[in-house]
Amino acid sequence: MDRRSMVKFAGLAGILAAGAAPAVHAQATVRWRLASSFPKSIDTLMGGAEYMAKQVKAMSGGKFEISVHPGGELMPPLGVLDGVQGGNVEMCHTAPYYFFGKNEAFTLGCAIPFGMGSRQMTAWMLEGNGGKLMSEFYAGYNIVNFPGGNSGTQMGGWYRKEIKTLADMKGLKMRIGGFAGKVLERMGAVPQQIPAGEIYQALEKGTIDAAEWIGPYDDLKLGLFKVAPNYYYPGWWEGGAELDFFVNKKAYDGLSAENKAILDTATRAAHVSIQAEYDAKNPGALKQLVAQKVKVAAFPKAVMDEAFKQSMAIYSELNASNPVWKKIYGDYLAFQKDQLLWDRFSQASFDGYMRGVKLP
Ligand code: PYR
Repeated sequence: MDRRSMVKFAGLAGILAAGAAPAVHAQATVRWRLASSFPKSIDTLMGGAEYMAKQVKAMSGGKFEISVHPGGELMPPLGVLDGVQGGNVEMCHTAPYYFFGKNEAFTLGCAIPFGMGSRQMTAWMLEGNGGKLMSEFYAGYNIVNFPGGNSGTQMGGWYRKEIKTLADMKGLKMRIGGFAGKVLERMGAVPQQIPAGEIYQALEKGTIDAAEWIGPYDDLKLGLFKVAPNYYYPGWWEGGAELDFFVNKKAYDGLSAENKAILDTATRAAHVSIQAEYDAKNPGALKQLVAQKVKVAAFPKAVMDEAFKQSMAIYSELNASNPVWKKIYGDYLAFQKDQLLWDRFSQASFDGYMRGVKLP
């Protein structure tokens, strides 16, 4: 033993002899970067990621820090999956269905047309087989997934012209998130997946005729009503879109058990708070939009029926062509059917009654 080691050893022995406890947080500080798909102006989603990072820092006593970067700051908003997969950043916050071009199964961890609502989706992911099935799938992309919020049922978007018949969908150039674009294509529309921060400009310039984002609170901020005053509902392609935090597998494996638990807890907390924020803020924003003379209308039944028919046809084709889709969708569908059965006796029945009464 050289002199320096002996001094160190003697020092440690002295501390132990005096009964002093060794430091609890002996581990080094972990610093991660999170790339978001969303702009700073979308404070619901960006705020959710920032809340998650704040919780991680507080719970770790400052030993685990995640810096949150808005879409476009570190990489293109829709390039975040590649960023995490390749290890350029440790983490991202995104809507998995943006990546349906890589594999349609990405949509099942987020939203599919006529799919599950927010509570149903969370139940499938956290308590059903959804979490396990999607984790197995994401592992093929070097990714460990965590829930990152839900938008709840979305609105059907902003249209320059009214949608009165199915024929009005023909030739419509529309910004739409995820796989619903495939359904729109079959209805004669021309879908485009544009990041949130670029939607207003595309609609204003006339590059597109219609656009959907999420719902009143975010849509008001994006200013979409200023250029397309017809606001339709419901967003049949997003009954409850789940956002996710994706983590690079190697970075995750390098975390201590303590930091893994912290990340799990903080992401779940953000998952709850994002949905709560949308639910709390959307009604007031809808009232503000109506005050701006926005025309709010339901999609015609013929449009809904055709969208449903085309969606089911696509799912049946995917069952035949994509084995990963078939495996995960089989479980999703069985869960969705059970949820709809239970819903009939619980939430739907209660809501149906409440819609007909007048509160004091
Ligand atoms: C969208 O990109 O449309 C979402 O709902 C996140």
